[in-house]
Amino acid sequence: MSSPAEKEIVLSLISHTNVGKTALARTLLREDVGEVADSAHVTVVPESYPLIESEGCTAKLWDTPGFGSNLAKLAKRLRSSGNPVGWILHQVWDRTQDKSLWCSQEAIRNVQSDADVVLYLVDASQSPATIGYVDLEIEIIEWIGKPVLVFLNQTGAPDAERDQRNEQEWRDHLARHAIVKKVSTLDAFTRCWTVEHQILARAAEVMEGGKQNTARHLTDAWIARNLSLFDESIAAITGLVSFALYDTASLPQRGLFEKVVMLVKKGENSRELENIQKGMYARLSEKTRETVNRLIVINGLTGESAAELARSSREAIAVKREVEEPVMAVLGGVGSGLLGGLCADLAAGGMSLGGGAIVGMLVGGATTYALARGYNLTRSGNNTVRWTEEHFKDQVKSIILLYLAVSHFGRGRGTWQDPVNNSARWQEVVDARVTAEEADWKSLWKKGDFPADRERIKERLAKQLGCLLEAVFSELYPQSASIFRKR
Ligand SMILES: Nc1nc2c(ncn2[C@@H]2O[C@H](COP(=O)(O)OP(=O)(O)OP(=O)(O)O)[C@@H](O)[C@H]2O)c(=O)[nH]1
Ligand SMILES: [Mg+2]
Repeated sequence: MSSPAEKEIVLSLISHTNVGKTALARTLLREDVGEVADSAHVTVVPESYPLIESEGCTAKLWDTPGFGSNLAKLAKRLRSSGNPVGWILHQVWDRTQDKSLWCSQEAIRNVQSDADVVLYLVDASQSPATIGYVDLEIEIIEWIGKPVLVFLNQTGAPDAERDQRNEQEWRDHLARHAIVKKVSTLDAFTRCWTVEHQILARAAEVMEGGKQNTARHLTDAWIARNLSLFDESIAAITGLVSFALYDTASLPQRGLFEKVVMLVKKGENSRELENIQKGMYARLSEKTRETVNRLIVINGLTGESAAELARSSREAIAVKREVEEPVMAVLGGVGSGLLGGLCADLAAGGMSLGGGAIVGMLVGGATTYALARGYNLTRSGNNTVRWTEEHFKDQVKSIILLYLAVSHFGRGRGTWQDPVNNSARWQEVVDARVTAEEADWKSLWKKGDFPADRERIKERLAKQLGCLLEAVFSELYPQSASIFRKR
């Protein structure tokens, strides 16, 4: 049995000023706490927030003022003092006139009085050898004696290999400080939810007794909460994929499809079929936007997908311009295409900002040029068309990539922005996975001809999408793969 004091664990975000403590607090809390800005000493008063609560156990997260630059000027004095921490805490500094020292003092006070574990953030965009302040700051925490978990922030776009290199560099640099127990990456802007629980899991490793049990229990609670949001996200994605599977359009007259196929084979165009395809793209685009907006809400973000684009596109709908070379290079350069909306426009010889363009933008410069050359429709029933198998699979990949973008977008980064580029690594992993599941997706696509089965197929789709995403996340973050066993 843990005592009441042991049922609470306290984690303090500590760093040099402007490294990103408040941004990371926002990402973890899914709430716009405090103030985030690109200047020194934005946060001046420590504040604590409930990080997670479960069955009487609580984890508190402190956001603190950052250490200031002129702390270094005191280094010599501190190191020669018999009681450096006591010396700092007894100084009387003015909050306005000595802001930097005042903030340093507040951070030190917080570590001494409140923290069980210090989450010390570093700016990973700089090499540890070039940052002078880190050693002194860690030394001060070492004098207090609280365990330190180091997290790399400001890493840039997700890139596992680069993160490993950075972590090793920091680990080597910090090896001289016994108080530093672990070095990991947790970027406020680009972390994935699948790795967040590690702050609690690592805290458990450096705590003892009842507090350790509390930290373990809260790690499981954190994972359970994120997995339930994962399930909700899958339900939203399933809605879109099922829509794409069953969406059909009627041909204007019997027999036209055959005529059109012949025309297309001869390399000619059919305005009727083009219009039908455009209508289907418009519906798909709208449904995609709705789905991404739902994913944004489920994942604790703010903002809307392509809302601005949709508005401006209405005004600019008539504008056509030549597609610039680099755009074509990007679009044509990737083998397997994604949603074809943008490319339907490209194929027409210009880039209009219609509904299709929105989808094209949503998937982040993705790659449908190959598809755009042909029709992505196939016959369904007597006088209707629906999306082809290839195009259906591309729709699946597209929404998976969008979901990955949402999963990595930290709330501390601000309101949602549609991705401009997909990570090549994500695309590669998703492509490989869908290819490995080729037979399952083929079989699901065939069910699109039997709308009576819809509900049962939706369940199958949800299962298939869940497995696909588990496999994708497990490949991107092998250290977190075990969380899916709890699902
Ligand atoms: N690229 C990038 N920028 C970040 C990240 N985290 C924070 N920033 C930016 O860094 C600046 C400082 O972020 P804050 O969260 O205010 O930093 P802080 O550590 O709380 O700063 P103080 O409260 O002044 O000590 C802001 O411009 C943030 O947008 C990150 O993970 N990546
Ligand atoms: Mg701050």
